[in-house]
Amino acid sequence: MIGRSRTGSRPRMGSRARAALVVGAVGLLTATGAVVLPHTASAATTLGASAAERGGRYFGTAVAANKLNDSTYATILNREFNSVTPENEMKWDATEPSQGNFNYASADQIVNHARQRGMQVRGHALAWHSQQPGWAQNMSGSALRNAMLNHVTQVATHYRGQIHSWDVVNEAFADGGSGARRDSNLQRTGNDWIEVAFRAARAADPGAKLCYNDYNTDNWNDAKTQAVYRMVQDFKQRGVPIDCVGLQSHLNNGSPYPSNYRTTLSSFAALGVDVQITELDIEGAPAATYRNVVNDCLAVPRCTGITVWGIRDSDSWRASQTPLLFNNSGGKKPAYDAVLSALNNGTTPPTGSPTTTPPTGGPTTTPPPGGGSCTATLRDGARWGDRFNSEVTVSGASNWTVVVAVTPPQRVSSTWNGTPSWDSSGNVMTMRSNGSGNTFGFTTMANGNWNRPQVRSCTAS
Ligand code: 9MR
Repeated sequence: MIGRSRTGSRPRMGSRARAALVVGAVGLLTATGAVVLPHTASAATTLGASAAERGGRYFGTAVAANKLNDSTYATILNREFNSVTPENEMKWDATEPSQGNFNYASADQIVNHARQRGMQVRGHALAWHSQQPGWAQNMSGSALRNAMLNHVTQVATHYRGQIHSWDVVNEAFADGGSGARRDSNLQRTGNDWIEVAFRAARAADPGAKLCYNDYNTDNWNDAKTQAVYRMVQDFKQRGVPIDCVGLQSHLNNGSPYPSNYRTTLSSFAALGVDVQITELDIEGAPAATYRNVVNDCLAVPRCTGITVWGIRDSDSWRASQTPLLFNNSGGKKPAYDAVLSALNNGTTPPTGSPTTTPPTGGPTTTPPPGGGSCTATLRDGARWGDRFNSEVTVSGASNWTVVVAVTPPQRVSSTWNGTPSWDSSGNVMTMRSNGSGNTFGFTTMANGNWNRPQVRSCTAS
């Protein structure tokens, strides 16, 4: 039967769906038929892997460059998260300490660490009233406007192609009931400073999603939330390039989780932007509140990812509030278990319902012999309008190297439970075990091509 997929755009495959490719073991090399493996739902064991299975979402953390050589920190980072946000290293004072002199050393360290491991990077933040270098703090008028625009252009150009989402403008609205813009030297250059920053960022890195990011925008009834909403609505109506809204969601007893949080997420999403929870921490880390936040995000298809603002409580800017998912020793707190199980129990996909149609193309190539004796089995995961997941399970080795190829213009956008590297074409991924078990996964952006990725070899080491 040829039908239409639920997204209505592609013909549907028939009953030979769900073929899986088994390669690598010497005894299987001559096999010509596909081995059929149904997609069995096994609960993911890390935050990033589980989020990826919920519609290619990410689960990220703020990262400090000077902690990357703390082994407890790096172990948790590499195991659990598939997105990072430099906590301070991309801010204006860090990247342009004197006018026109750019220093990317610390930010590059984080970006390289992340990209070598298949993690996405959120850029934070291009234009902000705070953490400006001294020379900018003392500027005003058109000189400041031009300096800000040059900064946006230079930094976004330096990272062009490497940033999933940029916080282009951060915290531009006032707290309280006014609904007004925050007074700042940038605001005093003219009310259009935000939109010109977005246009400059788009020109510099057309591939990055461009976000407006703020705090105290969680409660739908707050004047600040409404003011940001009206700005985004206005930008969409006038064609100002904005793709996402970041809700920082620093929740504490003075600014608690609001029962209408889901309404806030879905209302922004209805404007035609993605919503990202960008700096989540919750005073005392109550498991129930973390669970609510995750469930609210999963319920909104355009809520595409969650970032917590640090790994261990001791890494938090509010350490005394113990607001994070890991304790000072790196142990998982009850909030961690609540987040992971909420992610694993979630069902709602992002934009475009997932279809049951697997990528097209069966196991047509005979793989070259691998160097050792292991078997890599590729299973189709969920599929959405623009991307699909695959999971590869290795048997016969605990230290392994699996080579997987995607078909251009496909691109692997995120991975979990392995350490990836790519050849110069970007199409061939070598995945090495990283202690996270024997199943790794990845999300492929289809870019119009729905061929199943091919496992080329499995090598035990
Ligand atoms: O966590 C950051 C902390 O290390 C810095 O000292 C501080 C300086 O402003 O910024 C913190 O991060 C902030 C983020 O950049 C924007 N939203 C609020 C965050 C917490 O203050």
